[in-house]
Amino acid sequence: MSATRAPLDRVAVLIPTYNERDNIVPIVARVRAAVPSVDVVVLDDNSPDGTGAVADELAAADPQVYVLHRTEKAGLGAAYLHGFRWALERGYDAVVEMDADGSHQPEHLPGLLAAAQDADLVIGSRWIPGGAVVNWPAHRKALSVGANFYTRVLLGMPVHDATAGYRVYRAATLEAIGLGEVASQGYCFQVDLTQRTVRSGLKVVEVPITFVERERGESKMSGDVMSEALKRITTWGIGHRVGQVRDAVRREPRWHQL
Ligand SMILES: Nc1nc2c(ncn2[C@@H]2O[C@H](COP(=O)(O)OP(=O)(O)OP(=O)(O)O)[C@@H](O)[C@H]2O)c(=O)[nH]1
Ligand SMILES: [Mg+2]
Repeated sequence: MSATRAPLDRVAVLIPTYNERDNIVPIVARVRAAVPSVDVVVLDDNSPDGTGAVADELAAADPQVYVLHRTEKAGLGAAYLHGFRWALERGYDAVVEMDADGSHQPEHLPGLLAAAQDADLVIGSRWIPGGAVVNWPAHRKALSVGANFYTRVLLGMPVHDATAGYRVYRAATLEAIGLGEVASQGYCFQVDLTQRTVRSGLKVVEVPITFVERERGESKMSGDVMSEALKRITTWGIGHRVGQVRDAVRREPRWHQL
């Protein structure tokens, strides 16, 4: 990709929701206030608590708010892939990934978008200097730090918060990284897309954020989400390391010629 990147005139902020009835109104209002030019797209998996209907009311009142109604809970990754396709078809220059529960503060958005002027992927990072987490119990912090350490060591990526979910992807990045092959559903969706971006030779920039634990509603984090992440990251890691060994062996004949 060229050093001079296209300006980000049209940005879609994608917010996946499953039972976020009490969070959706304030989060959309905060996004619209923080960066009035962006469009907001709620990706609702037919939430039983009626989040989709509340989002429809927001969309009816604001032409910059859209709602994609999906039929059933199919995981964060599937919802984002749907949102990416929707945004690419409509010619957006970039998409933002943001949780509905207030953990990803919309007030950081101007800084993340500014960084995207000179990056293909921007990650709002908790685990670089200046980054922080508010209200997390020790076990949750240990889980995130541990998952990121494991990912870094195994996949050999120069990224400190590969599991982070507050991101800006340029449209050109989404087009370059082979979204059609992505099978990850839960948390590891973020790691999957990070490694695809890094391996495509694209520029990833981390910007420190303060992540605030959700105050309202229930977490969808589950044992299944964690075991999917562990299994997939381990498989990718082994594949990556085997590939490195294979490359080294292939280079060997040349050493003999010296
Ligand atoms: N559309 C859709 N959204 C989902 C799904 N699972 C989670 N989400 C949303 O994805 C975002 C992140 O999920 P959270 O439950 O906050 O996960 P988490 O941040 O790991 O958990 P907490 O730390 O407890 O908040 C929220 O906006 C959820 O509503 C899903 O299957 N489909
Ligand atoms: Mg959350």
